[in-house]
Amino acid sequence: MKSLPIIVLGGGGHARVVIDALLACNEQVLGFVDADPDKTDVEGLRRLGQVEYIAETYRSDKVLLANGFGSIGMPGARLTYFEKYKQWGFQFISVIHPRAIVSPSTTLEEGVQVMAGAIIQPGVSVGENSIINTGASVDHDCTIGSHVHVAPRATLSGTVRVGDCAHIGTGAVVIQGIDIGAESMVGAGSVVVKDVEKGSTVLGNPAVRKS
Ligand code: JB3
Repeated sequence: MKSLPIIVLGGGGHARVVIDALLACNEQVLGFVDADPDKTDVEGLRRLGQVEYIAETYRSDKVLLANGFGSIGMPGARLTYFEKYKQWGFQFISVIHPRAIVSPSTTLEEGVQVMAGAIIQPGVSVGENSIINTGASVDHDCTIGSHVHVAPRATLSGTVRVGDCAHIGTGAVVIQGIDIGAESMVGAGSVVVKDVEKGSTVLGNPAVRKS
């Protein structure tokens, strides 16, 4: 069954990747909303107005939303508008690029985004509004919280747990069974061999706490 038409929140880099994946899935995308009026065309789609335009114009049962706000660190606008639009009764579509590999025994909550080339193995769960970005690898039985960003080419080995709003930087590697605390940040290219405390930043190989 074809889904409802979709509106994308944001018109920046992440929105372009989300739109590209939606179009690859043959979804109908009406346009995007963004604060910047100079952004008139993104991947061939037009800017409809400010973010609030959707709630002012559409009934919540007539469109679906896709979150095109990205995050590098705490999710900011990505989290704010996800929660706001959920309160207003709107639903977020999950975006799975057709060239991602997602095991059928994976559980994906509302609005999860799995980008091109990403691999998710059996027994994984991913919380709402999280991004498994381009070419990232999430191995068996990992538990990923909500509003997490697993950045491009990051690798989570089996049974890793990632708390809400954490950021796993580009190309980072996390060995088996590690706990990554909520709201923490793993620097790009780091190799994580021990648990990461809530709210901390770790960096390097082996990754050590920086703040
Ligand atoms: O690392 C990768 C592969 N992607 C990154 C992604 C996950 O996060 C990407 O490189 C960026 O670092 C980031 O993508 P994002 O969020 O698309 O960033 P940027 O390209 O800077 O675009 C942000 C857009 O959001 C801009 O068009 C802003 O005008 C808009 N914006 C930001 N805050 C906002 C707000 N628009 C509204 N309406 N309200 C806001 O609060």
